Amino acid sequence: MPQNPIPEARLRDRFAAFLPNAEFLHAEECHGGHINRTFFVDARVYGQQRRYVLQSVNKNVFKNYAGVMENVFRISAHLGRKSLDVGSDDPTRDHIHFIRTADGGMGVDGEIGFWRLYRFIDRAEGRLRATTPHEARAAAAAFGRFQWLLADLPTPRLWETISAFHDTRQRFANLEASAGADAAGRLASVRDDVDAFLALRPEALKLQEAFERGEIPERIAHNDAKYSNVLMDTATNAAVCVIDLDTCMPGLSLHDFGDLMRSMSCDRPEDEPDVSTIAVRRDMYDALVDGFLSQAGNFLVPAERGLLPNAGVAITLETGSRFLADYLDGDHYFHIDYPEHNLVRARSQLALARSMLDTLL
Ligand code: GN1
Ligand code: MG
Repeated sequence: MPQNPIPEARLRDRFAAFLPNAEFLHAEECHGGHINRTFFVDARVYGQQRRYVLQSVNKNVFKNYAGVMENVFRISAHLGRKSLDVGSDDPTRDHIHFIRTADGGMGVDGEIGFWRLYRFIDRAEGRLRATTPHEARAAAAAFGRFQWLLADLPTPRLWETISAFHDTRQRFANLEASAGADAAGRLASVRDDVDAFLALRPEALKLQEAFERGEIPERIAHNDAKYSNVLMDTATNAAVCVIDLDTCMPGLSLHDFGDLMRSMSCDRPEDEPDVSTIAVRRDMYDALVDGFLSQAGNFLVPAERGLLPNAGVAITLETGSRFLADYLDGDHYFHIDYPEHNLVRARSQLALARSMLDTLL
């Protein structure tokens, strides 16, 4: 859906629920995510200017938003403990520090979103595209490390914040259902695209089938391991902090490696309109494997290692099928910037998956 502006008075009000004594100076929207609304807020606190991230969690997508908040608080606390245990360069920057509301809650319940606040991490930024193997290796290592640090998260099991999130078989069934319903009257113009995705379904199902055969285990995964979800140090290009923990829940290690490949094995953006420019870069793929295994290599079983290239194909096709289904439904799920945006995304994902199949498998 296109986004409506949020008045500054609402942002001030939400922010005050967390830090009532701070002086709100300025807010600016960050337009990266497809689901939540995110704002950088500058404020003066005890005489010092500080920056925060104020975010509205999309309650339409995250229906169990209370479960989301419980998960992200537990995950951040665990990462904080682990960073002291395993030795961290900077525990103030290597995980998200959430701030409770003045009355001790995890956030503020609004009409369309659940508002939360965390500290901005200085000298680091989320970037849409990686162009060098150095960046790819660093980001992949950060997600491998993230999985490793969470492997001993104490019970209970994390909430499944969106059920069947990486149920690829269900995602393809949803695409078929959206094509069947043709709610926005767009099927005639995209029938070839739908057929192209459905023809590749066997490739997309490889991870799920290996899991169902018991060959690869459930783990705690980030489940949205794209490049823009790891903040990179603006001076050194080191990976600083993994962000966007809302879909961090039980999943497959390979779901994350697949998203790393989807977002970094090619240096074109997810919504590249010229599909002739989309091709896997072998140097980027090799850097992703190298970086991921540098951290996750000590716990991955041989079947997981064997499926690394298939992970990219599966997640790229799954994500592309979701974009196409949303286009067919009339763009209710992902934020879009122009009417054909979801279709452009779906076609670029299809081209990328094909290139992965040609070059890596
Ligand atoms: C969405 O909101 P954002 O950009 O972090 C989506 C992911 C997709 C991604 C594609 C909850 O993530 O699953 O892979 O877009 N998140 C949800 O860029 O559906
Ligand atoms: Mg996300």
